[in-house]
Amino acid sequence: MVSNKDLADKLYDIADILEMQDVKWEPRAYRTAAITISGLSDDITSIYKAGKLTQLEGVGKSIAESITEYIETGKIKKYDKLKRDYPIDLTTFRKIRGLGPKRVYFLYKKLKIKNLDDLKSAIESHKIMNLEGFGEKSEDELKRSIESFMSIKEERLLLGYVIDYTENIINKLVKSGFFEKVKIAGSMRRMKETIGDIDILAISENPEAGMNFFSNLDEVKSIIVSGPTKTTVELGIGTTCDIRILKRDSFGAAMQYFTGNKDHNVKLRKIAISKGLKLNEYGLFKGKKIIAEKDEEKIYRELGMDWIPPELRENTGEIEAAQNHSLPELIDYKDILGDLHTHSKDSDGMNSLEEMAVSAEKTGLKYIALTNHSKGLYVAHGLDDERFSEINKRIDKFNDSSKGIKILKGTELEILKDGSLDLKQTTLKEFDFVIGAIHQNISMDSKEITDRLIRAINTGNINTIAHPTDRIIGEREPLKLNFEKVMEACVNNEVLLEINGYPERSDLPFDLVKKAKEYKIKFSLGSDSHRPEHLKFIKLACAIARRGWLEKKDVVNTFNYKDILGLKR
Ligand code: DGT
Ligand code: CA
Ligand code: CA
Repeated sequence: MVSNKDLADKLYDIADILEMQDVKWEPRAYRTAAITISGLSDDITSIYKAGKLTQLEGVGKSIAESITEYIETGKIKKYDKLKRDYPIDLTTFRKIRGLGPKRVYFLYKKLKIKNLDDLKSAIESHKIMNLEGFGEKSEDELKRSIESFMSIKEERLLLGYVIDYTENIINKLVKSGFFEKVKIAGSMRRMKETIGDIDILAISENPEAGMNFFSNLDEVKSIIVSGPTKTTVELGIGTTCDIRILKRDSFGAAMQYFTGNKDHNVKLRKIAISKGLKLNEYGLFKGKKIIAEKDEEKIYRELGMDWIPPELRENTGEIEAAQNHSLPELIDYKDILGDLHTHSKDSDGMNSLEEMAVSAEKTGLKYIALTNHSKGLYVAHGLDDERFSEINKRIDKFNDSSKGIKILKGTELEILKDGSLDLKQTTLKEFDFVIGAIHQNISMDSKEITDRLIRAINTGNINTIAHPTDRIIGEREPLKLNFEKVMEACVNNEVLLEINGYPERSDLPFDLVKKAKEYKIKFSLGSDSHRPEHLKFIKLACAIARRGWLEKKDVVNTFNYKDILGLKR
């Protein structure tokens, strides 16, 4: 079976090489197709079998032919031919900041640099700085980009791109009739932002047939270990999946054990021992006598504590809180009434604002904040004061005629280099919800960047801070903020912090959410949708809120539309 990831990498490579050859248009088409395929929740083979390739965003007739060729023969001739002439490790180079296809090609032409090792030794022997258009400074920058790439290289997959794909697999297993029960465990049950592999637990009367069905799913690329109680496979999406078939009676104990995390389990086992009990994947025992096995809740109860929601199982105080009966009453996914960070094609989204609102309504939301970029962010086609006023009028019109969902007039507003804001005061007054954001000039030292953000918070013109640490998982480290100072400024000005659910961002991270809650900060959740398919990321923002111990009252998305309009700014 082919994998979505391998296919997407190949399409990205084609795009890069065509760009090196100065081909017009085509690079963009291949890149769009690659982006679509790397974000798919379905396996590409299933889409091909359903005859739906050309319905994918960016996949026209000719790219569909390449995909078909790949699925049917394992090869793409066009790719192989291009790769013969450009034998460069583009997949790696794409992840290094400041190294676009044109530069990669230049380095290949001049110095025969094909891969990261070549590049590293060229930097070490100072061959780069003497190249035309490079110089000492760019050699140094490249060196730092490589160091940063090496330090944050991430082999784990982002939860947001795997969760639907896994649900699909679970549904197929359930429908097959070979299984009585199929459940997700491991880091995915804990809703961790990145996952190392997928863990599935099941009950089956007919394990051989069940495992055989599982091993033959379209999603499976190869079988690593095959057995009637445990099978491990490699999935097309680029990770492995363990499935374990368990005894009906000990399912609860197994769920507890295989949900983890490891530190949480180790601590529970110690508590069991201190009570003269023994806890393992088969149950909680007193000598040979079984105390609890079937029911996960009973295991926690018999250990003298409340049941702990999986999202909290990180051994960061949840066990003590469960013992004191002081666990938070976590915000629930269904408490979320609105999405407070979305874009339309007026800046860098793909759909009209009306389409975004109608799509959000279909997911059950009562309102969205439309928060397009402001003019300072050229790359995202940021809007100026006049354009915002036009769009705000359009929103008023939409709201007048909409019986259901409402749109909040908003912006994701550039916080400029000096901490001032990117739009006029009169325009800012038009908005219902303003997200302050730092996107540019981010390589400041800690004091500079902290002061800059605090100055923006102190203007009294913003409701929340977009993706506060600005990290991109696997690509960019967080800003060097003095987070305590930022939190103090937020509390003093009643400014919220955003939890951005877009998978690469997942920002604020859950540990900082927990910390900020102790400062009595409130939060806004946003999907950062640029198209309707992204709206589901609001659930991931909620997962981070739960992992950060938040309750309903801590999150303004649980307010109704009128109360959001009344937020202080
Ligand atoms: P991942 O896959 O890296 O995202 O993280 P997990 O937590 O899913 O880890 P994984 O897949 O290695 O194992 C699943 C769960 O099984 C883990 O959370 C706890 C449990 N587990 C695995 N190995 C051990 C172990 O050596 N000791 C204990 N107590 N539990 C383990
Ligand atoms: Ca796992
Ligand atoms: Ca595992």
